Amino acid sequence: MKTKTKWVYLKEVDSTNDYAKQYVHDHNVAVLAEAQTHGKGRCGRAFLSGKSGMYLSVVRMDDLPLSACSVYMLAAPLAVCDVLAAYGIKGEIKWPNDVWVANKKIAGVLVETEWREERVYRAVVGIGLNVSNDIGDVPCAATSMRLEGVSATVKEVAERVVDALSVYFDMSPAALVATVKPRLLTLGRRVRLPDGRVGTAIDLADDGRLIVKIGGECIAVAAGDVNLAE
Ligand code: BT5
Repeated sequence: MKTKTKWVYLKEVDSTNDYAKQYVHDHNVAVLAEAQTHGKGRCGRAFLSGKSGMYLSVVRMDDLPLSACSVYMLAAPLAVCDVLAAYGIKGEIKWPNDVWVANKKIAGVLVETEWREERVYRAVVGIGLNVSNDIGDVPCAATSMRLEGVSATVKEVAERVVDALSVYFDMSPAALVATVKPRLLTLGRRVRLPDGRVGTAIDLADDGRLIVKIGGECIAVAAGDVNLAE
């Protein structure tokens, strides 16, 4: 569904995803905040969101079947990688949707969907990208565009991300998977699953699930935390 993006600019908000879920009921609306007081990661974790980072939530009302909603999860880190590449930074995707630069996290994605009768009627695609924000308090190895030597305004970065997203949102899950694979640093690596088992990530299924080989068995991991084991 091609429509022009509408923008909502906020100085500070608790979470752009929560704002979007509460106030945005239109297709293709981008909510951009200069800072978040309660930026959300996945599984109840926090995403530190100091001033001058990119905190963006794009609302989509594509009415996709549930089986196609991996599009949202796959499109977001790809769009971030494209934009980083345009600034000369090589980003890689850590499954399911972190973006890392040289083993440091630069961006994270939180997709929240609402559905009925097997169709997603609203998806909020939330992306946090460290642009020039201070990441001193981030509790993991992290980096920012500024630390990678790039000076850019948040607005310009966000506009580029939204442009890239609009191309990927129109692709099929299978085409997106093929585009993601070469950028997926998880493939070929030893990974630890949430239940503690360790195996090798060997492939990405068309629905975005990670295929992990453990002993003679291949299992498809749908979501949750898969950590690199070594
Ligand atoms: C994520 O979760 O990385 C998803 C982050 C999504 C943030 C966006 S911002 C716009 C929208 N509105 C929201 O409220 N959220 C979305 P997860 O994979 O669970 O990673 C969380 C972990 O990343 C934390 O436990 C930290 O270890 C690390 N972390 C926190 N802040 C970070 C930062 N600014 N940069 C890099 N890593 C960070």
